[in-house]
Amino acid sequence: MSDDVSETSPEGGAGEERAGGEVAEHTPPVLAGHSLYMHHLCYFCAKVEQAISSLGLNLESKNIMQHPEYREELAKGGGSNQVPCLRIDVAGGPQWMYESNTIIAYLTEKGSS
Ligand SMILES: N[C@@H](CCC(=O)N[C@@H](CS)C(=O)NCC(=O)O)C(=O)O
Repeated sequence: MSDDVSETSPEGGAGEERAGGEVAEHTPPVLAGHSLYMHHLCYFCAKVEQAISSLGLNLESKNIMQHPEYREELAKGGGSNQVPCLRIDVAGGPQWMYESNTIIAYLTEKGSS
């Protein structure tokens, strides 16, 4: 499977009809305003992605290896290239959450509310 296939996009909502009339019934709606900066060689990113899947959440992934512009966004916005990093878009501007355990705790709380 290529990296592109496993990346999510905001278009992939539940029950959305895809090209060819196929309906994706099992993809949860995308958690708006949340993006996970990651890459596929990162154990900590995989841990967060596993938690996202277990929680039944779906959010946009931004692979910084495949897209240098995402790496730049992360470095400029968050202040570090470290992944995973969860970007949370709130009214006052984006918040950048580093540390896999912190991200998982936040998403666990989010998933239960
Ligand atoms: N304690 C961090 C470790 C994250 C980490 O080590 N990420 C590596 C990739 S697996 C990384 O981004 N290293 C490059 C850097 O820190 O700039 C966590 O749990 O998220």
